[in-house]
Amino acid sequence: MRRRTATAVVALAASFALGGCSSAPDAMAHAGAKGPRLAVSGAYIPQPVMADMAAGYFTVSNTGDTDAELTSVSSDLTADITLHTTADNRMRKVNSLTVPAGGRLTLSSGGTHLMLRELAHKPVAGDKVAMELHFAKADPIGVQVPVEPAGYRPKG
Ligand SMILES: [Cu+2]
Repeated sequence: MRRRTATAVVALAASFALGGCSSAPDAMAHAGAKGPRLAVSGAYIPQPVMADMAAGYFTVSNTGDTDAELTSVSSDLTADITLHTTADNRMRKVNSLTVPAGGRLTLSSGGTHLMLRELAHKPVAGDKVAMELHFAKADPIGVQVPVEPAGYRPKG
């Protein structure tokens, strides 16, 4: 468990560096204010095969001391975005997903994912889709999600 936590902190620091934001001193992550401390990384949408349906993937890291609940995702691309888990090759809609304290929530191909329906237009590779992630008891996080070619898999 400790090793996973350390990995999450490193990933968070890396995402701050990539985003050009100032990174909080590492000690702050452990001794700072109570509550979830969230960061989103690795977001992408595979270019959809169909014009009206797409999936979305990302990782949310939580270096805080409190679990967070992802409750919804909004976007100009569609008002119909739902959270899905996958078990036994069947998708199931869920009302929220937990980002555990000191851990992460990973949405990935074949697993938990965003389902986007009734798209305003068909996104193509190279596009960026603005999304906002909404949490219970934590501030929303805006993400510019790149559209990747079908079959794309994130490294690592
Ligand atoms: Cu689904």
